[in-house]
Amino acid sequence: MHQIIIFGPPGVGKGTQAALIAEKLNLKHFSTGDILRKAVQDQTELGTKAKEIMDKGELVPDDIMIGIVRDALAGVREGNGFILDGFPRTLKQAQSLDEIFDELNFKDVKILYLTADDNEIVSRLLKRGRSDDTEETILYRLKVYNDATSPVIEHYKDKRPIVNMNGVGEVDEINSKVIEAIGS
Ligand code: B4P
Repeated sequence: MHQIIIFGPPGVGKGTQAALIAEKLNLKHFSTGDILRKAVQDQTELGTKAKEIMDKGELVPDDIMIGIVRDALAGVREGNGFILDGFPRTLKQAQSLDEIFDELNFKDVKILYLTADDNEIVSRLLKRGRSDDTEETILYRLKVYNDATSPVIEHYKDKRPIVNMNGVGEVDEINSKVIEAIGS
C-alpha cells in the first residue's frame, strides 16, 4: 500500500503532481488546501473562518487541520493507499501525524519533497491567480513556509525515506521521474 506525503513550498506543484500520482497509482488524494477551499465554497463555519486566513497567506490553526486529516486517514482501510498533499505544514502537525500513523498502523510512509526557487514560485502563482495569489500574499506565504513549514523536513530526516525531486520542468517529465522513484 502506498503511503505518501507530498511536501514542498507553496506553488511548487504539490497539488498538480499529487493529482497525477493518485490517478496513475489509484490512490486516495487528500489535499488540505482543496478541503478548505470546498468549505469556503460551501460557506460552512470552517469555510468562513478559513477564507480570511488563507487570503492573508496564514496557516489555519493546527487543531482544526489535525482533526480534518485524522478523519480523512481513518477512512483509508483498503485499496492502493493515499497521498497527503499540503499537510503537515508545522512541526506540531508533523508530530500529530506521527501519532495518527502509529494509531492506524501505517508503517511505510514516504516523503516526496519537491523543490523550486522563489522566483519560479512567484511567477507560477501570479499566473495561477487564485484569490490568495497576489504578490504580497505569495511573498508572505513563502515566509511562512520558511519559518513554520520547512523545519518539518528536518523532522523527517533519519525517520522516514525522503525522495528529493526538482519541481522545475515539464509537468509530465517530473511526474514520470516521480513514479519511477516511488515505484508503481
Ligand atoms: P495549498 O492548496 O496546499 O496550495 P499551494 O501550496 O499554494 O499549492 P501547490 O504546491 O499545491 O501548487 P499547485 O500544484 O497548485 O494551500 C493553500 C492555503 O491553504 C495555504 O496557504 C493555507 O492557508 C491553507 N492550508 C492548506 N493546508 C494547510 C495546513 N496543513 N495547515 C494550515 N493551513 C493550510 O501549483 C501551483 C501552480 O503552478 C499551478 O498554477 C500549476 O498549474 C503550476 N504548475 C505546477 N507544476 C508546474 C510546472 N512543473 N511548471 C510550471 N507550472 C507548474
